Amino acid sequence: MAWRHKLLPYYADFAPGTRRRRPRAAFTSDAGRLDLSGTWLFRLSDTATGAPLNFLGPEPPGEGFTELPVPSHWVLHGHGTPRYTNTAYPFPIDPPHVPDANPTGDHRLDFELPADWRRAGSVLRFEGVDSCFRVWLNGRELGTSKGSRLPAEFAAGPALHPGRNVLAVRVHRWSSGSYLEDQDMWWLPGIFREVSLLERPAGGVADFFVHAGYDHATGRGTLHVDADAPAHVHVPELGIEGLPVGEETSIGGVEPWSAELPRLYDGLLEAPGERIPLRIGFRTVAITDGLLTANGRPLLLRGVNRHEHDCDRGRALDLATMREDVLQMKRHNINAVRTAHYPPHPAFLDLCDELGLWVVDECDIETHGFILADWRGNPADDPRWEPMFLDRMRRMVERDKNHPSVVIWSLGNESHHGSNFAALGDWTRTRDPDRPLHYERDRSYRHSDFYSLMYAPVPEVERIGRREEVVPPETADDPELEARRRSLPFLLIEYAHAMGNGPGSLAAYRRAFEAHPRCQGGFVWEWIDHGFRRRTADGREYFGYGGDFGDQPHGGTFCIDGLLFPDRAPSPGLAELKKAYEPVTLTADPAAREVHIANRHDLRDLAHLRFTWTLEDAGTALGSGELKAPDVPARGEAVAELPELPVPARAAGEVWLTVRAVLAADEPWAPAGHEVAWTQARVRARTARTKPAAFSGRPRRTDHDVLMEDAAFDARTGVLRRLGPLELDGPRLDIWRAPTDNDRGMGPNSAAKDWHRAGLDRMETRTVAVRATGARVLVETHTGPAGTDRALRAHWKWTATGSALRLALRVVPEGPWDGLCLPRLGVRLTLPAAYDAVRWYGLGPGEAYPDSREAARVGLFTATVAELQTPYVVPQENGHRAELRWAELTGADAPCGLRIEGEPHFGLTARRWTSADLDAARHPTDLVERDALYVNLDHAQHGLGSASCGPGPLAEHRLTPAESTFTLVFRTLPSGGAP
Ligand code: IPT
Repeated sequence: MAWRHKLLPYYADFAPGTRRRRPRAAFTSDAGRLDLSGTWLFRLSDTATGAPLNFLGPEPPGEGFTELPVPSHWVLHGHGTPRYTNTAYPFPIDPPHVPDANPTGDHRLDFELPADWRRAGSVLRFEGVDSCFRVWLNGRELGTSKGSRLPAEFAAGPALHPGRNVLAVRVHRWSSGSYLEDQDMWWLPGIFREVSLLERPAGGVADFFVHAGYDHATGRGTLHVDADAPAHVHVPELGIEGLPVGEETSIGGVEPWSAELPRLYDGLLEAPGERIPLRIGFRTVAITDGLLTANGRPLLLRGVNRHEHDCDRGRALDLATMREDVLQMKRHNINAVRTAHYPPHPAFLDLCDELGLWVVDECDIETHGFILADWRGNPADDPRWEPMFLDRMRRMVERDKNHPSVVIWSLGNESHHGSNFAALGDWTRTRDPDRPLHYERDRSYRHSDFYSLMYAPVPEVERIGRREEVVPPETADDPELEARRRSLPFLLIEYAHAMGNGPGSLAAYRRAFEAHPRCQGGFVWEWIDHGFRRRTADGREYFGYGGDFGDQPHGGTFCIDGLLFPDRAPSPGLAELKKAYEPVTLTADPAAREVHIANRHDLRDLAHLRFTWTLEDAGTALGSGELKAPDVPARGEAVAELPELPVPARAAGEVWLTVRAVLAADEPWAPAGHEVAWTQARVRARTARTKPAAFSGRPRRTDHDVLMEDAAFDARTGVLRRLGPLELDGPRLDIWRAPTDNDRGMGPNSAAKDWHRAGLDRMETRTVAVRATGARVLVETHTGPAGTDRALRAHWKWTATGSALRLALRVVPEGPWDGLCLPRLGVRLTLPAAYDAVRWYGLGPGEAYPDSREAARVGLFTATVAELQTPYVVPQENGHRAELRWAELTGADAPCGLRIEGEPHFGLTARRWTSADLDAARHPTDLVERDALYVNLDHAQHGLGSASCGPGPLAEHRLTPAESTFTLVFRTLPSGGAP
C-alpha cells in the first residue's frame, strides 16, 4: 500500500473559511439582534480531533463540559496557559501545518429564540474567534472560519428552530491562519468577541458604503451612500430627506469631521424592510503635494500603537475599557492611534469617531517568525496564501469602511514583502480609493502611500525631514520607484519603545516632527503593558509576563512595553508623552510681560481654552489670574500680555511663573479645567543669602573618629557616621543603577552589558587619605572594579558650622574609560528605616531623567517613601526626582529631620532596598524591605533612551565620565516628625 498524504484538514488548509457570507459593513439596525454572550458549556481537548463531536445538539452534550463565559479566552479561565512570544512561532515552522498537539475548545450554548423572530435569512455573526473554528446550529454544520480579529458570518436561517436552539462551536488554538498571526503578543485562543444572531429582514440592506467628503475650499460637504439594496438617506439636520442610495448630494455650510472637532451628523438609511442609524462625519483625506491632509490641512499625527489588552480578560475587552482607552488618549494629547496589529473591536472605532482620533486601521497579518527561517516559505510571497491575505483585507475594509476616524488602511505588520501585498494594495485601492495605504516593511513602498520606518533615531528623522536620507537598496536602482518614494510623506509608524522606565527623547522627536513638514508624526510603541494579574502564594498582586505561566518558548518581559501599566494606571512615560504631544506650545517671557502661544492644532483654533497664570515664591502662591487669550487660528501663533506680576521685593526663594492652558468648558473627553498645556518661567533666582554661613568648625581626632561640630567621621575611611543625633552611613560614592529595560538594549546597543563588562556594578573603594586640617576634613578615595585600572578618584572636602555640614566632592576619572558611560554619578546615604517622608523643592511631582523631564515642573512637593517608587512591572531604576534645590527627610520615629541642600541642584531617590535588590527582583513582589532607607543623591544620571528596541539616549544625554564637582549641605532639623 502506498503512503498517501492526508487531505489537509480545514484548520490547516489554505482556505480562509468555508460557507461564510460576504464581508460587509458593521452596523446595527432596527432588525432583531440576539446577543449570545453569557455562560456557555466548554470542554478542552489536546488535539484537533481528539474529542468526539458529541455536543452538537439537540441532545445533551457528552461528558467533560464545564461552564465558561463567552466572550473569553479559555486559557484565562483555568484551561491551559496563555503563551507569549515576540517573533518566534510557538510551533515548528512547517506551513500550513500545525502540530498534533493543538488545544481545541468545544463550546456549546442552548438558547431560546424570541417568539416573533423572523428566521428566514437569519445570520449568525462572530466578531472574533482565535484562531479557527467550525460551527453547527442544531447539529447542522454552518461552516468554518479563520482570521482571529475579524468577523465571520454564516447563514443560520435554514438551521434555526423556533424555541430552543443549540449552537456548537469547535475552536482550534492553532491553524494555518496562525501563520498570519505572529504579532508580538500573547497567543490567546477562544471566542473572545461577541457572538450574535441577526435578523435579516426582506427589504433590508446587507451592506452600504457612506462616502461623505468635505471640500475645504467651498465649505461644502458631499454625500453619497452606496448600498446593495434600494434605500434612502435622511440627515434631518442638513435638510437631506430621502436621498436615494447611489445619488450624490452637495450640502453647503457643513461642519467637517476631524479628530480635533469630531462633528458627527445623525442620519438614517431607510430601506423598505430596515432602518439603519448612521453617524456621518464629513471629511476628505488626501495626499497632496507629498503631505497627508485632512480637509485640506496637513496633519501631524501624535500617535500611539494600541494592542487590545486587559490584565484579566486579555483581548476580550468590554466597552467601558475601550472607552477608557480613548478618554485616556484624548486626555494625554494623543490624536492618532494605529490599531497594532489587527482590526480592533468595532466599538473602539465608534468611540474614535465620537471622541476624535485619527485611526490607522491595520490588517490582521503578521508573519514575523519567518525571519528565523531567513524568510524561507514566507506566506507573503507564496500565491497559495493569497486568498487568505485578501480575505483578511476585505473583511477589515468592508467592516470598517464607514468610520470617518479611519483615515489610513495598513496592510499588516512585519511580514517582509511579496506578491500578496501587491494583491492587497491593488484590491484596496480599487475598493476604497479615498484612503491612503500603509505598509512599512516593503522598503520599496510600492504598496504604501507613506515612506514609513520604525524606531529611527532623532538625527535620522531630521535627515528625512531635510530629504537627505540614505536611499534604500530596494529603490536605489529604479529611478521611478525612488522618485515615488521620495515624494511620499514620512511616518514613524513605531518609535520610542516604552518598555519599563522610559522612553527618553520624546521632546526631541517632537521638535524633529515640528521642524520638518514631511515628517507627519509617529506612533509610540506602545499603549499598554501586556501583563496578566497574578498573586503570590501569600496573596500579593503582581503582573505576569512571558515565562511566568511555564510557557515555552517565550518572549519574557518584552510584552511589558506600554505607556499604561497592565491595570491601566498611567506610567511616568505617559505623563512625558502628554507634555511632548501638547497641541499648544506656551513660552513665557516675564521680563517682556508676554506669553507666546503657538497653536499646534491642525484644524482647530484655541477658543476652547482658557489661559491662567500663577506666581509662586519657593512654592508658596503669590498670586494668580487669567490671561486675555487672543484669537489663534490652527497652526497659528499669537502673543498674550502678562499683567504686572506681584513679585515681592524680598522673596523667600525662587519665584516661578506657571502659565496653563485649560479647557474652558466640558469636552466629551474631559471636564472644564482639564490642563492641556503649560509652561514655566523663572521670574527671580534664589535670592543670595546676605552672607554665606561661615563653615568654620574645627575638626578633632579621637581614637576612631574625626569630629567636627556635630559630625563624626570614621577615622579610617572618612565616611560620615553621625550628624547630631542621627546615626547614618555615607555618603559613599555610588555610580550604579538597577539597569532599566532601555539600558539593557538590543544587541550592541546595551549600555548595561557594557557596564557589567566594565565592572561598574562591582566597584571597590580604597581610602587613600583622611586628613583633618584647619577647618576641613579632607578625604580621598579610589574606587574601581577588580581587574582593571579604571577608577574614579574622589576628593571629599567637608566643612561644618553648628549642625550644618557641607560636602564639596570632586570626582576625577582615571585610566581607560574610552567610550564607556556611567549609569549615574552620585553618592549613597544609608539612613535609619524610621525615615518615611520627603518634602522637596525642585522638579516634581513625578520621576524625571535627563531625557524624560519635560513633564516635571518646579515646585514644592511631598511624598512618602512608598509614593516615591514607580512600580514598574519589571523592577528597575525608578523614582528619581530631579533638580532638587533642597529636600527634607522626616519620620515620626526618626531621631531628627535631615535637610539636604544642593548648590545648586541634586537628584534624589529613596528606597527601602538597594540598587542590587532592585536589579535582582523579577517582580515587585520580590522586593523585601530592609531595615534602612537608602538615599541616592545624584549629580547626574545617564539618559533613558529607548534602546530596548531602538536608539539609546541622544549624545547630549549620555553620562560620559569627566571631572565633576558637586556640593551638598546636610543639616539636621529639630524634630523627626514631618513638618
Ligand atoms: C516591532 C513590532 O512591529 C512590534 O509588534 C513590537 O514587537 C516591537 O517591534 C517591539 O516591541 S518590530 C521590530 C523588529 C522593530
